[in-house]
Amino acid sequence: MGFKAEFAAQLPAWRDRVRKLIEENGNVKVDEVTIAQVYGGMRSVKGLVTDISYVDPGEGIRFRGYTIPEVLEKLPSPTEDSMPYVGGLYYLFLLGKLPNTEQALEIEDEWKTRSTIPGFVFDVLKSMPRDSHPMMLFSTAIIALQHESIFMKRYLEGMTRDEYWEPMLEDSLNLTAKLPSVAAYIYSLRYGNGDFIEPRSDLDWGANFAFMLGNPSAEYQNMSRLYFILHSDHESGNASAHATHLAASTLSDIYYAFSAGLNSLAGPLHGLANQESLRWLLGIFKQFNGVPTVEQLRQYAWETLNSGQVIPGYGHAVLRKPDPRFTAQFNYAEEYMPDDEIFQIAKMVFEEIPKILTEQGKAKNPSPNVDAISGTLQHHYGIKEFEFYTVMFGVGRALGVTANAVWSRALGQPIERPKSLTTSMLEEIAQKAQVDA
Ligand code: CMX
Repeated sequence: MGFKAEFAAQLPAWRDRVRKLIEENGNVKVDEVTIAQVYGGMRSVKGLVTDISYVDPGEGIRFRGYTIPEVLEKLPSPTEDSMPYVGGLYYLFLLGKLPNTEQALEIEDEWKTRSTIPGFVFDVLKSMPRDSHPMMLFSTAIIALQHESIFMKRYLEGMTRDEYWEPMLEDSLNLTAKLPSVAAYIYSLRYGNGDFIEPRSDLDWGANFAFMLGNPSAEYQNMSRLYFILHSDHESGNASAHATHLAASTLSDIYYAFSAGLNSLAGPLHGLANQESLRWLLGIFKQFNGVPTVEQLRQYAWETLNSGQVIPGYGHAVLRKPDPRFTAQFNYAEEYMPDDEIFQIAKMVFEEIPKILTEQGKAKNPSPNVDAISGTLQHHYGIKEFEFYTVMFGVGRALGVTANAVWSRALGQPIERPKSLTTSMLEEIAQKAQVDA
């Protein structure tokens, strides 16, 4: 059975499970919300559901129940010692079970047949100012692709709610298939000669990105697969996933929804932290003309903090330990690029920054997140234009948010509409709580 038929076969049982849970236990309380949370970005409020991944504060992300090391070991790979096919991860996200090689390649083949980019997308990108930020170009390209939405077409023709998931899956496959080419074209337009390098039919999705970016080495192909897998999903409450979900909850199609997610990824407290992190590391390298002493690094970090800035790549809203996505990239760097000077600084930063942030006493988690080292790896492989890094994060993030969007639509998740209050109302609630206490 192909993956689409298998997805369809899973639906009746899932729909029944969710319907029963709501019907029989709809009034059971999941959480309570404090005034600090209402004013504090809804931090930790449990109000979303996804079965695709879960972030445990101490352990980090699990994709469909598998830790990062397990995913890297268990998903099928092109060769025994290479990083897995990204198509296998998408299969795992969609179907909740590990694929064999044939099943991973089924997704890779789907992507190959859908990867052609319509000419008008190139035209739109070419018409933008040459110094546009790559994330703006990326989001613009995705919005332009909305012209191709099958969901919107089918919706306007008329379809039943039970059918929604199918064009949503079609759109998601079409969109994800095109992303490596779209991103590589933006790189060429922004930093190269503006030529489009066609993807190669003998390369997988991750490897093709490396090829189109101009570094076809097996090592960079391998690293690209790792990069996209690590950035793919981080449950539903992070800003890019939530923005995608919120936009999609209005039944807008995946192009509108993913563009919303990208616009949120582009902020320095979220995905843009990867460009900021490398910028910060390069600043250290430049100031000290190479790898600094520990004392110099500490002084540089305190200057950053005392000037009111954050240390990019450190801290997290949910995690309370080093991010396993950081650890996977750190281990990769130890193996493949131990002598890289920027990696040596990143390593020193990893040893010192948690101590400094703890001394400062503000950050709830002084440990590194995914963005603390991802740019260091890209820089090593010649991708030195750090404004491009968040585009790569976005290519990876598409895998998680589109799989989630297909499932949300399949399970009929409704339009999102939390309730807001005024400050006076919160003050009244606070007063009443004091009187009652
Ligand atoms: N450097 C300096 N101060 C930091 C800090 C850091 N890396 N991380 C947190 N803090 C500060 C916060 O700014 C906040 O200060 P104020 O009380 O003055 O506002 C205080 O510590 C408490 O923050 P927190 O509860 O620990 O963290 P939040 O949940 O509010 O925010 C995050 C989480 C990621 C935005 C924050 O840690 C941060 O700004 N980190 C640096 C940017 C970064 O790496 N972002 C990428 C995160 C991963 C991703 O989404 O890609």
